[in-house]
Parts: sequence; structure tokens; C-alpha cells
Amino acid sequence: SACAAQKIHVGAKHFNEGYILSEIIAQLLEANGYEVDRHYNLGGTMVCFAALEKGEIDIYPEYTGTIASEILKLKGPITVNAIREQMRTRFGLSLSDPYGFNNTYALVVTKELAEARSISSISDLIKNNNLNIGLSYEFLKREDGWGNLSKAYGLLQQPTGLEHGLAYQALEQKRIDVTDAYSTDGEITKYDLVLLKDDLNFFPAYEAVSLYSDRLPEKARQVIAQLTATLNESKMQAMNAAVLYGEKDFATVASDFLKQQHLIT
Ligand code: PBE
Repeated sequence: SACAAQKIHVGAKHFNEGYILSEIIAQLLEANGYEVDRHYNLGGTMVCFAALEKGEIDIYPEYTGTIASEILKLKGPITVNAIREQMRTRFGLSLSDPYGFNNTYALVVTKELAEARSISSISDLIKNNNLNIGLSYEFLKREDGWGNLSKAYGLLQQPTGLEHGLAYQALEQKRIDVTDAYSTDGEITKYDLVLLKDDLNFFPAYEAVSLYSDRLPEKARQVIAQLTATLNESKMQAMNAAVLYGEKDFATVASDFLKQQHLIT
């Protein structure tokens, strides 16, 4: 493969799926002759986005709903093309085509609690005021997070904050009753959790895409474009579970995927 002079800086959001997707991008670029610097200690959405704007990274995986609500501060449904257009005109940044899966926020409870209290939708939480809600820090402060969700549904519980990676154990140990899950999390099937129906359609679609700047070489964009529509929700959830329970590291899960897709050998 061709030798490229420019090193490519790949960022990652701080959660399992963020690392897996970033590894997929990084390894695919390396297989195509690029030297890659991994920036995996950035943190949440706004930290990654700031790093991209400042030119510290050239590309990182992001989600359409997150771009619309957090970065562009838009409300209401919006198409991927409209988001792409706005990112270009307002920030000079580009979106790849979607990878093929939606990783949405969802409130979850254990099956046991869902059955005991007949809870199946977010609206059902209104009449269950004594439930302990523990939410990831980012969800607590996002536009598409608790503040506006609780307003839209009329929920009066006072949630506490916690690290997303620890929320499932807290549910299992009954320290909390409800948390915000990401719908492709590997823990959902493992803990047999019930995703509450978003009956008011509060959450937007969160299609996974790559967000990149003009510093990303044209050839590298073509390399990344090979990832378009290669994934779906269950494949992504299986990869997340492989890291959690299959004792595989991010890099192995990523290379297994790229080999399956015949994108690397
Ligand atoms: N998500 C779903 C969010 C968190 C939940 C993955 C789209 C995000 O990282 O923006």
C-alpha cells in the first residue's frame, strides 16, 4: 500500500464503543499505509469536538443526534444530510456516511422491577416517584439528557450522577433502579434489562458516523468510506460484549471485525 507522509491523529470518546470504533478507523488507516497517532484519553463529546476543532485530532467517531443536539444545538428531527450541511458551513467539518447502526440513549430497569411495577415506558416512571435514578454525568447535563427529558415527561425524581461504566453493577446491586443505557451496550443482554419505550419520541436518532476535519487527506477519506453500512445494532452490541465478557481487548475486537469485512488481512 501507498506510503503517506502525514500522520493521522485519531480521537476516541471515553466509552467501550468509542474505543472500538476508533480502533477500527486506526487499524484500517494503518493497513492502508498511514501512520496513526491514537488520542484515546480525551473524555466526552465536547472534549473530543474541541480537539477536532483545534486540529489536535483529525477524525473521531460521533453520533448524528449528538452532533445535532450538543454541537449544533438544534431541536427537533433533522436528516443526516442537513446535519452534514450545517457542520460544513458552521464549523468547516465533515461527516462520513453512517456506519449502519443507531446507538440511542434509553432509560432501563431490571426485568424484575419492570414486572413488579408494570413499567414498560418512560411515562410509567411518572407514577413511580420513589425510584432511584442514577444517570451518567454527560446525560445529566446534555440538551438531549435528563433536564429536557424530565420536563417533557413531567418526571420529578432527583437523579444522582455516576460513571456510565459502573451503572449496570449499581442496577444489579439495587443501589439504583433506573439508569441511562446506550442501546448498543453489551451489558443490556447480559443483565436482561428492559429498555423503556420512549413514548414521546424524545430522543433523536444517533447514527454512528466519523467526524473529520479538512486535515484528513482525501485518500484517507476514501479508506474510511469503506466502513459505510458495515455495521448494525446487533453486530455493534456483540463487539461491545466481546470486550466486556469475551476477554478481548479493543484492538482485537476491531481487527476481527476488519478481517471479517475483508478490509484487512
Ligand atoms: N450515544 C448514546 C451517546 C451516549 C449515548 C452513544 C449516542 C454519545 O456518545 O453521544
